[in-house]
Formats: sequence, C-alpha cells, structure tokens
Amino acid sequence: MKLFKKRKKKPTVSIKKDKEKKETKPKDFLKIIVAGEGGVGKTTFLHRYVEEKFIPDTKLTVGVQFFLKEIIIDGMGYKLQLWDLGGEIQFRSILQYYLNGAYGALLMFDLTRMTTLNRIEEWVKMIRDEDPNLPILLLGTKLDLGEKISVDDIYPLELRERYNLDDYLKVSSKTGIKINEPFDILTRRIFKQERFLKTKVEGLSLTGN
Ligand SMILES: Nc1nc2c(ncn2[C@@H]2O[C@H](COP(=O)(O)OP(=O)(O)OP(=O)(O)O)[C@@H](O)[C@H]2O)c(=O)[nH]1
Ligand SMILES: [Mg+2]
Repeated sequence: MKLFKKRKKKPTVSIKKDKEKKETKPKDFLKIIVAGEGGVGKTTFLHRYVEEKFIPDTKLTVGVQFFLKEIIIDGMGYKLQLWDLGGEIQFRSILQYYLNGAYGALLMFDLTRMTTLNRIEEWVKMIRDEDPNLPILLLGTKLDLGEKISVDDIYPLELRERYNLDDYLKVSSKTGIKINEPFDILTRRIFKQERFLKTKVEGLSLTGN
C-alpha cells in the first residue's frame, strides 16, 4: 500500500510544474533576420548565442536555417526566431521571400575581408525594399583575428550613418565578445518603434516576472 501511494504522488507534482512553466513563457515569436556575405560567420555566431559554444567546422548554409532563443530584457520575456540566411550568391534570388514579417535584422561582415563590407549596401537595399523602417544592426565579425583585421572603423561607421542603421558592434564568436548585446539592443529598438507599439505589441512579448 505504501508503494502505491508514492507512485501516485510523483506524476501529480511533475504535471503541476510543467503547467507553471508554460504559464510564465512568452507566447509568440519575434522574427529576426541574420544576413551578410557567405563565410562572414552568421551560423557560427548563432550557435554561439543559442548554444553558448564555438563550433569551428560549420558548413555553408543552404537557403535558410533557423534558431530559437528565449530571452528576458527589462523583466519581459521574448522568444526570438532567428532566420540565418545563406550568404552564398547562388541563394540570393530566393532570400527576398524570407524577409516578410521580420521585426529586425542583424547584418554581418567579416572584419578581415573588406569585400564583405562592400556588399553590405546591397543587403541593406534588399532588406529596406521589403520594409523601409526595419531596424538593422551592423556587426563586424571575427574580432579575435587581431592582425588580420583589415577594415577600419570609419567605413562601417560611415555606412551606419548613410543608411541610418541602428548600431555598429564588433563581435567574436570564438572568444564570445559581444554575443548577447546585439540581440538585446535590437529587441529594445524593435519595441521602441511607434508603429510597433501601435500595431504589433499584442501577443509578442509577454511575460513578466
Ligand atoms: N576566428 C574566427 N573564425 C570564425 C568566427 N566566426 C566564424 N568563423 C569561421 O568562419 C567560417 C565561416 O563561418 P560560418 O558561420 O559558416 O559563416 P556563414 O556566414 O554562416 O556562411 P554562409 O552559411 O555561407 O552564409 C568558419 O570557418 C568559422 O569557423 C570568429 O568569431 N572567429
Ligand atoms: Mg551559414
């Protein structure tokens, strides 16, 4: 008799825990685009952000790949749905279709390859064609590569100014420098938008604690 009572109790407790968990989670996803030329480190960066580890042997992204992450900013919970767009030229024609419904974008170039910064303009235009007001953060990647870095800050800062980008940060997935900040900045920026407050706020961010 004693054994039977014990067995009955256990599942009751775990079901209650699950229920409590569900009730404190955010309800919907915030779609964020991660774009930039092939090999700049987008997939590596997202692995670092979501799984908190550096994966040195990523394969090139075919089309699009998804990552999910739940974060809490200023006491509010958000579910980020991160769309990692393959940067190789052969995927360029299909990417436009993935932009619809995005709330923000991270645009990345490789600090050791000036050519990847030169192509940023093309990416900005593609994104702004879909949504002229989309918040965009510019990220220079592979900051750990020290002497190989060939892009001077003045160029990305000039682009930031010219296209009214929301910020410019230098990151490294290898060392873990500034991995969380871009997402925090972008999420705050998204929720500051007047149009967002008016039309999209319901159902997107939703927990408190
Ligand atoms: N040293 C260093 N290497 C990095 C870093 N981030 C990425 N890499 C390397 O850069 C290469 C390309 O990284 P990916 O993340 O696959 O690049 P991607 O932008 O996703 O490329 P596509 O999928 O083709 O668009 C890989 O060999 C990574 O190991 C970094 O912060 N530091
Ligand atoms: Mg990739």
